[in-house]
Amino acid sequence: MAQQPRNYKMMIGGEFVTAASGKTREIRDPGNGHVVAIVPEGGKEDIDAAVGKARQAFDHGPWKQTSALDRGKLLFRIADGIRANAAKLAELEVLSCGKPLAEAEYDIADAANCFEFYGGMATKIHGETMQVPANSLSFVVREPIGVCGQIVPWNYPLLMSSWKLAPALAAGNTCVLKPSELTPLTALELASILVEAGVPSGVVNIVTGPGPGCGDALSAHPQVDKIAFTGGTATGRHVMNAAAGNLKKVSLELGGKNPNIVFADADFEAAVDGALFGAFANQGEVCSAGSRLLVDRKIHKKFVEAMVKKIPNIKVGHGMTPGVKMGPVVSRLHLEKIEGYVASGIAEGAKLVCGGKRPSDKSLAGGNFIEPTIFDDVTPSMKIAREEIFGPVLAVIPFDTEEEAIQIANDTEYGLAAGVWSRDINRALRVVRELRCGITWINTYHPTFNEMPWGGYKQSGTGRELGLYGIEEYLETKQVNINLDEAPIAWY
Ligand code: TXE
Repeated sequence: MAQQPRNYKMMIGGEFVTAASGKTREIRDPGNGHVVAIVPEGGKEDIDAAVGKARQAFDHGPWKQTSALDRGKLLFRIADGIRANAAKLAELEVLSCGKPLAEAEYDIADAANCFEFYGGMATKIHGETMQVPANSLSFVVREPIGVCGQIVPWNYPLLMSSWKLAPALAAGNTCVLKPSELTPLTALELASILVEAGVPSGVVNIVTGPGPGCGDALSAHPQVDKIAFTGGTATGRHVMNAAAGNLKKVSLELGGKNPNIVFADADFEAAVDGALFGAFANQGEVCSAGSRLLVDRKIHKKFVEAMVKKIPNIKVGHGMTPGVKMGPVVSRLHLEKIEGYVASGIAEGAKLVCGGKRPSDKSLAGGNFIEPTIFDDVTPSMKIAREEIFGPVLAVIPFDTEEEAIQIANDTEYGLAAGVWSRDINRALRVVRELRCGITWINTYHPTFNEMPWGGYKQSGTGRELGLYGIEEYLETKQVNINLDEAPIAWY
């Protein structure tokens, strides 16, 4: 596993380049702290260069003349390229963001599927004709928006890049993608795949660098027409403010404090599995994590016991170690933030029933590991019930009635996702109807489909990714009106 750090370059205008400043950054394996790669530390100058290339490619390049059919075929080739490099991409995902290999493999397959889904959609983009008064013929055409700035986080590096690039390219835009400074490796590998697939130079530019100085230069850039961002809510607010300068179109996929609601009539074992998977998949570093578990008081104690009994099955370790079910969190800083939340849960009187500390296994001491953690008897006002922890910390809140469950579920500034477990389909649908969030699951948690829209209500963001809705975020709407009457209007 110990490899020589590889030097990467970023891609601007079809060229593989270093940062204008010459600065670089070490990318570390969160499982052991080893340096796995060195990448350019881009900044405003690099963003300016990349936006210039994307602008040129959009306004004057051959891309504009590329047919929808050819754009679709291009996306299929990108999907093939991802599949051909899947093993390498999955390993790099593990070595930079920490997740277990099986989860990374799933993400890479899904990224390829996403390009394929939008490859198919390129030829389905269409306008419409409306009946209008008077002697006119009117129709609507859909056009690409222009240059899209795309900023992605560290928890699903290639997948989030794919969710943004695939619809943007299907619609005919050009892009400047900025991956997270912590996990840029698969985006940089994707650059080579894009070139091989035949993406014209300047159509996609990939600039690596930090939020401040690089991401904010992209959000504020006057030549960028649209900004798409996935990350924390506070950062989303910065991005929206920065985008206001030239009133960019903005889509934001932000955080969540998602309720997973278990009624007493649920299939008990399925709900226990779903609660654990909802909370601990990807180390809990998921915007849609079911981090608040609302359990019917009638089964609450038994339910918590059943979850705790299964915790030893969640083997913690390096993501490349066979059998590991939970890897390290992305950085030491993030680990310390999570530990701060654990301390606050204890201080506020929640009952720590398992985890809450770094594993005792000495071989894991060099990584950012924390045990899967469950707090019971959490009250809705506690910090661990209100703030997004983005780590493997589950807050269990008992409830007595359906109304109370709905009230607690909606009592959050977020509105991303929610789960409902019940054998009573009427109840489940009744509850779903009351939930103020964009993604809901009944008797399951986490499945995410390229075909279905992803995004949140309230402070979980604005706009939708994926599905037919996702491409809307990358299209302008133009009306064309034709006068069928040849006589002058004779108004004056
Ligand atoms: O994310 P940031 P961070 C949440 C999670 C986490 C918190 C902070 O709660 O603990 O956010 O994580 C770029 N202008 N989520 O700090 O800062 C940054 O370089 C423009 C939820 O890692 O949101 C990276 O590419 N860009 C989330 C991206 O924004 C800026 C996933 C995300 O970083 C910027 C990740 C700026 N001023 C964290 N500052 C989800 N919804 O899935 C940073 N960036």
